[in-house]
Amino acid sequence: TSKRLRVLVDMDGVLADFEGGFLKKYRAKYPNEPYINLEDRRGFWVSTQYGQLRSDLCAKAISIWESKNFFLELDPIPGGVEAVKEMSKMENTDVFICTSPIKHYSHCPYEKYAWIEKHFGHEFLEQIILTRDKTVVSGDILIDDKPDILGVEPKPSWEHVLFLACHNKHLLPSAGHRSLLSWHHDWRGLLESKRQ
Ligand code: UMP
Repeated sequence: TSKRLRVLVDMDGVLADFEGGFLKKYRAKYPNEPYINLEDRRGFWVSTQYGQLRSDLCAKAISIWESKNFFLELDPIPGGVEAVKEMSKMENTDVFICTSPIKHYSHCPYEKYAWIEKHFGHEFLEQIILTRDKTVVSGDILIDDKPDILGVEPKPSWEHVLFLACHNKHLLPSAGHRSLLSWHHDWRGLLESKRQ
C-alpha cells in the first residue's frame, strides 16, 4: 500500500459540460426538431433518450458530438478546473484525468488533449488517461457521473464516487455509491476520507 493517494477524475460531465454543449449545438443545427431539456434528461446515453423521442433523432444526436470542435469548445463545469489544479498541488496526491473517447476518433482524442492543455496547461498532458475501460486503471477514487462503470476487471481498485449530473440526479441518494453533488461541495473531505 502506497502512502500517496491516486485520484481519477472523469472529464465529460465532471470537468467539461458535455450535456450543455450538446443541447446548445443540437438546437442550433436542428432548430425545428424536438429536444430534451436538461431537467428531463434520464439515463447516461443522450443518444438513447433522443432515439426514444423519435427514432431518427438518435443519429442526429450522435452527429453533434462527432463534429469537429464539439469536445474542444465544451465549457468547463463550475469549479472543476480549480478543484483539480488544487488537488494536484496537494501533498501525497496524484491526479489523473480518466476519460473515454468516442470511437469516431477523427476529432475527439485530439480535442480532449487540446481542452486539457487550454484549461490546465501543457504540463497537465502528463495526467491524461484515455481508455474505453476504466476498470483496468488503478486508483483510490474515481469521480465520475456515469452510474455504472463496467469493464473486464470485476473488482476495480477504485471507489466510484458518483458526480451529480442532469441525467443521474433522480438516482440519488444511491445505495451503490457515495456522491459528490458539485465541485462546490466537500471534495477535500472526500479525499481525506480515503487517506485514513
Ligand atoms: N457519449 C456517447 N453517447 C452518449 C453520451 C456520451 O458516445 O449518448 C460519449 C461521450 C464521451 C463518452 O466521449 O461517451 C463517455 O465517456 P466518460 O464520461 O464515461 O469518460
